[in-house]
Amino acid sequence: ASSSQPYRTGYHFQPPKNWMNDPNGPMIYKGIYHLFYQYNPKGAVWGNIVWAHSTSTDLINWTPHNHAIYPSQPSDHYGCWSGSATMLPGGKPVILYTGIIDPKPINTQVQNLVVPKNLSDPYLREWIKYPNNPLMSPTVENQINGSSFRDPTTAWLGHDNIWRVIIGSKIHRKGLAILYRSRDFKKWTKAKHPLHSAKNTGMWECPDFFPVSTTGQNGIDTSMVGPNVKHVVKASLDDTKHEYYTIGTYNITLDRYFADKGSVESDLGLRYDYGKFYASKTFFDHEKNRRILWGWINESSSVADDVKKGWSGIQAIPRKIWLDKSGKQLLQWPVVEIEKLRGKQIQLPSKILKGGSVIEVSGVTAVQADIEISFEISDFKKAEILDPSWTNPQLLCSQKSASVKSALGPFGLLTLASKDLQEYTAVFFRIFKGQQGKYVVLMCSDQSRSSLNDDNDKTTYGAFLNVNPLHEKLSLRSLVMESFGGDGKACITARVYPTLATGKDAHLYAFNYGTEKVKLSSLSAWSMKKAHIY
Ligand code: DQQ
Repeated sequence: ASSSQPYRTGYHFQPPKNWMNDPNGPMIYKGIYHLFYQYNPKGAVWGNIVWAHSTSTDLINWTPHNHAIYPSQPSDHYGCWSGSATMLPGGKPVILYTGIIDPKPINTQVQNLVVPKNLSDPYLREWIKYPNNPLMSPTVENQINGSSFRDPTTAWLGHDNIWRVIIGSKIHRKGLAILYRSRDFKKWTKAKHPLHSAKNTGMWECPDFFPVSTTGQNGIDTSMVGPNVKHVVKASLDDTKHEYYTIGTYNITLDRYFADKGSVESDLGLRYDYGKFYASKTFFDHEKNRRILWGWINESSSVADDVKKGWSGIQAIPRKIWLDKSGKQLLQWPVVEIEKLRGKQIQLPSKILKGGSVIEVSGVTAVQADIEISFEISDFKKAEILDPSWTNPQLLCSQKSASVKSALGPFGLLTLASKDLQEYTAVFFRIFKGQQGKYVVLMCSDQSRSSLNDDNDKTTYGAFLNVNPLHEKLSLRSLVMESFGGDGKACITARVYPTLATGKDAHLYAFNYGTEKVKLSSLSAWSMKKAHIY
């Protein structure tokens, strides 16, 4: 981060300038990772959308290419919106994306196909539009609402040799994943039933549907079904700009997905990330047998500030994603390649943090660090009782911000902190006594004191962490602004814009503001090198 551009990050994917939103069509082809993304070539606000394109051998360092998909047909004249890549048999990639065919009054949406011009080019630099686009259109007969019909997923192949794909939509307030089928990837027919839907969720943007293994961390191909496989449906809800997922069963006879009991899309549903993370998409990395999640982190700054700085939006560090042993939630972890950027390491020996203590972690570049910390609690007697009405973790974190003392917590990290703590972002835990002798762990990312500039959105985020502190350490990994609690059980991403805590003036602290002691069992922090992004 240079002094004139203190808010550009060192290793997140971002173009040199202008607006970026959704990650599109991620894939690996001939050993090269591809990332396309929604991009405005003309400015730092959303508009004029094309698919920009970069490639990488390690998901960290990137080479830009010419725009891959841009308006050039009646079927995408007013914009090339989000979509996904699919590998056809023989490893041939194709892309389905949404085209805008008229801007007014409703941005009418259709689905289009592009194929690589030259399959021997591992960079897939040129794409050819199928001349008979669009392949799927809203009509009176199919009752699809043309302003709510977008973001095709990666397609999957059934045992009947028929391809399936879902498109995000809604009917009134019901969000849905419309299902289409095709034998040749060109002629698509809408199925009678959506793959999945949920009442009162509004428009489903950027849906995702993929299998996860019940037997380990390895990812599996998107078309995989079978005994050791569960399925995931994710939707990005346009109303709240939050994503929710469920884990469930894909019934291949009915061609419908059924969410397991207890996992519902709602305010209290499961999220990949309880902070800023949207329009995400996974792909199967067949070379490393993992499923990787990409997500867009939108800015918390004002539009005026984005225009002034000349850019908006970053991509989160790609994450490996897999099913937790419990089968009840997904786990995520930054791809291992990010560790190549780890430079100088600092370690603190295990020590007791008495109530009210703050210790500086010096010797690392606090603006650009990777930190792993863990805590142990031995005495739970004084834990605050969890009121049964405290069901919303985000609300609880904003009511009990980093400055509010409990017995057990808040304890955690103060990142991007100014020397005098006028500015800081606090990522921390708080432990409550719940029902039946169980303890409840709350994880918070408190941005309320992150900047003296009040033009920024400083919403505090929170999540309940499914860890039993009686038997397990409480771990936290921070990639400064992306926080992973409980080894990836809850993730919270934020964007902050300190005015004092920038560059060398940013500090990092471990703290315990609770009244009771906690043990800091380990802390490692690394200064992070810059990635080559363009
Ligand atoms: N962004 C795209 C749409 C998608 C939305 C347009 C989600 O295709 O629904 O830039 O952020």
